[in-house]
Amino acid sequence: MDILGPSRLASGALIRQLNTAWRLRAKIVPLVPIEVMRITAYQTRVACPSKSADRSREPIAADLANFVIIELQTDEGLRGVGYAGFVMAEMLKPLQHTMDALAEQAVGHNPEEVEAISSKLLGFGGNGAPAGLVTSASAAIDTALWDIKGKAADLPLFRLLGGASNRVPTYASGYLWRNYDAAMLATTGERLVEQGFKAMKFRMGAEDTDTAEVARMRAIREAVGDGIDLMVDINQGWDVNRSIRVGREMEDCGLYWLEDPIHHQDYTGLERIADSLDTPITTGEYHFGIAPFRHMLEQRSVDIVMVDLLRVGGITHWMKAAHLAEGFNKPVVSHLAPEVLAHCVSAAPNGLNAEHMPWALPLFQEAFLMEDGKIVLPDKPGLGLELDLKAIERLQPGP
Ligand code: SMN
Ligand code: MG
Repeated sequence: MDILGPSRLASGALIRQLNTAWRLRAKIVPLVPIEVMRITAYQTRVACPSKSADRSREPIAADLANFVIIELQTDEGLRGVGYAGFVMAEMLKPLQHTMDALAEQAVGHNPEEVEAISSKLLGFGGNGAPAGLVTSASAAIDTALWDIKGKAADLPLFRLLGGASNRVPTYASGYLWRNYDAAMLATTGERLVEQGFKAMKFRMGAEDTDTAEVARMRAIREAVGDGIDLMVDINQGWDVNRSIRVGREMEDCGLYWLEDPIHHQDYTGLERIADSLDTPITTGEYHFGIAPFRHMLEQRSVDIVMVDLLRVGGITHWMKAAHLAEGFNKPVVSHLAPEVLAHCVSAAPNGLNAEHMPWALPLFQEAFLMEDGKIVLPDKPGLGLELDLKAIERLQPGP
């Protein structure tokens, strides 16, 4: 690091090019000395909001609202935050170890060179194998790098990424699970409308009969009225024929989208469903990296592209998947992590809405406000997030 000193000898772009080549090829001394910010240290912490989840109302949160948080520190005093998780508590240790190992590889780099660092980390982790831990851990670091980049530029992340609006349409997603019966769906739906949500997602895919599945849809539509957008998530629980059959039966209910009706890699099956129904098909949350989005889009097996922050590999790659969708004239929506991904939805010209999943909100001091059914992004640089260290202390694993 200390071989790098101030210089006025070459243009910024040339210097960046030379130094990026240096980093990718590793260990070759840079040709042009340059003074840049450096990552000097990192800290990871675990937190389990799952501990305070009411299992009967939030069964998935009770299992999966577990996180590893990373903070990167720089020699200029800037700090960046990111997190990975949505895993069983038993997976936190391996995830934290993976993140520590990858963060170690980021130390000494200029945090603004997110592309180079992100591809180095994914390569170091075996090019995403095992995809779950390595890609998620790398995504958390990528998120923290973008947070620093925003702070260095003194811009909220959505503006740094080219976005204009701090208001992002959202839908309630933390409720209305498969264990809710029709009556519970109806009362909870009404409560969400009272809270100001203009859209909400519920789940199907666990009933024995088509009739029972459709009854869920009718119960919730009746409860919330026609002015609320309703999405349904099947989480791959149906087959092609059932998707087309039940999908057709529900078409008079004005469904906003039908999500992941069948296995996410069955592109041909999804194409058949998308062709057979007027309801838009949303899929994409299960895919790792950006390449599968190409196949989905080329196959026309998707109407609305959903991208997960951790599986795609972080903000860098989320935006690439969004732009791929843009090239196919398709909207993009976010999966989980609204406090991060609402920035990306705002910045993507084809960004449609951000999923409001509240599981990671307890990690932060007021992540964002809600107004008129929209997320209002903070006016602070970077992600605009402050860790709530006291809450994190309370949310340590164990009884
Ligand atoms: C989902 C996935 C993972 C955890 C919680 C919920 C679901 C969604 O598929 O789209 O919200
Ligand atoms: Mg889903």
